[in-house]
Amino acid sequence: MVVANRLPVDLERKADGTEVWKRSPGGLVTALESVLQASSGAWVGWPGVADAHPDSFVAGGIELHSVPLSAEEIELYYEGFSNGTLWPLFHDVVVQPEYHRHWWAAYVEVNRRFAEAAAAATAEDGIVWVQDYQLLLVPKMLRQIRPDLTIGFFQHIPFPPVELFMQLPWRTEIIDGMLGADLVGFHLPGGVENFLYLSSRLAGYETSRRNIGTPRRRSRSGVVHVGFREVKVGAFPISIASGSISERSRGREVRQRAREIRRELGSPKLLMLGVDRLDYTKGIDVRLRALEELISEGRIDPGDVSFVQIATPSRERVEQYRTMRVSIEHGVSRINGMFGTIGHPIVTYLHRPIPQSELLAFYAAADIMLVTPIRDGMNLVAKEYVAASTDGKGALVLSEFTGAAAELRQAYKCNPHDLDGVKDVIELAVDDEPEKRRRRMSAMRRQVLTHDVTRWARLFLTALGGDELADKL
Ligand code: ADQ
Repeated sequence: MVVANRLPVDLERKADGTEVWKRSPGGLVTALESVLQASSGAWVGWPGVADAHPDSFVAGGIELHSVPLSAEEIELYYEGFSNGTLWPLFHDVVVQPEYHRHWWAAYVEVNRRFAEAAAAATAEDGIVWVQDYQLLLVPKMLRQIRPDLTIGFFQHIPFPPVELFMQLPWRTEIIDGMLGADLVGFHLPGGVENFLYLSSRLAGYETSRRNIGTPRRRSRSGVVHVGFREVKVGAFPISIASGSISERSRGREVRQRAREIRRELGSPKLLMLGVDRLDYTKGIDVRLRALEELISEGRIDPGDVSFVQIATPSRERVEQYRTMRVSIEHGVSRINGMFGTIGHPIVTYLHRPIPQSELLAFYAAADIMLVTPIRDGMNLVAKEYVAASTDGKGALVLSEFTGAAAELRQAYKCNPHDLDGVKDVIELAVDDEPEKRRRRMSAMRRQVLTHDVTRWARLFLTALGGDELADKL
């Protein structure tokens, strides 16, 4: 049983009152879909619109159970505490987190509803896998109702350093909530360290280093002693369905569409690409500024370059997201106004989700992929680009502050806070000898193809003690 804020499909109400289900955006769905289909799993989550409470149903081989949220709860629990408090706090305070008691009260209430829904839908002695920062209290609440269950928790976003986490007025409740799980997983060893330290310093539990089955280094894992229970803590860097992405990108359809895209863009010498949820953590503004300066300084010829930025709309009712959207759209038009010519804008900006086959064609077409987040738990886009670069010619410019940077060591790494450094790295990626680019890409392809999302799920579920389930993957 997966418990996540969103179901893997969104209910959409049309103007004529009819309702349709659509696949929901974001990394979590991309990551878990293949795992659940392979293990005939079920999913508890919010269907994506206010007050909807459809009956449970099966879609794509997964049993779906809805948790209803009112418009007010969406505002306080989701847009408020999850995305106005936790999201910025856990991403290095990129924008100022807000602490409101009524947001917290709604967060507690909604977490309880998720825990009750999971308790009602899960079979005896079942395995429940709770996902991410919107549901940090669910493990403890669920354990109180259903002590028979095995509970795992995985955090998809960074787990912040102690100095930042301590700002949170409800810091002890959050740590206690997570410690209701049997296994708490993060992408990186840094998250494990932060969590172990806080469990001991804040919640007063004894902790010890122990290998809990994560590969290689012991620093990746440990144990928190909570009364008679032991809570395992480990690093499990998430990945993608790399084999199938690579195979589809090699296929005739994607390759043909990739050629078409380049033609439609006026056959530029240099095609750069950005693909993100429109979020202030993703550093879209950083790459726009770098491109603008590289062109003004004559280091990139505006006649040679085309930059496509695809940005999925996200959290559009949250104030900071609206402000950021305006500033990015302003940056796009400034570059086009200054350097574009008739029929050749420099930046092509698509503010919408696009089908995966089209996304793969963009990856396959791009010479340079720009992934420049200020902070990102992992960043699946970087891995997707590597998996889709089957001709080995592409170059990945990657922020050091993504989880992906720990594995994709041969990327052209940059510090997004250092604009001159970002510009130099982009220039290096553009001008590097083709053979060097190819060598870097093939090393990264080896990493991504041998560490896919199924391996991630298997490692997590094995560490959780669910060998039987892990064997099915
Ligand atoms: P996200 O912040 O959503 O995920 P990311 O990991 O990059 O970020 O995943 C985005 C996913 O959405 C990718 O699979 C991408 O292909 C897809 N996508 C993006 N733009 C799209 C578009 N316009 N059309 C269609 N699809 C689009 C959170 C964390 C990350 C972590 C993941 C998984 O913030 O750090 O990597 O969860 O744990």
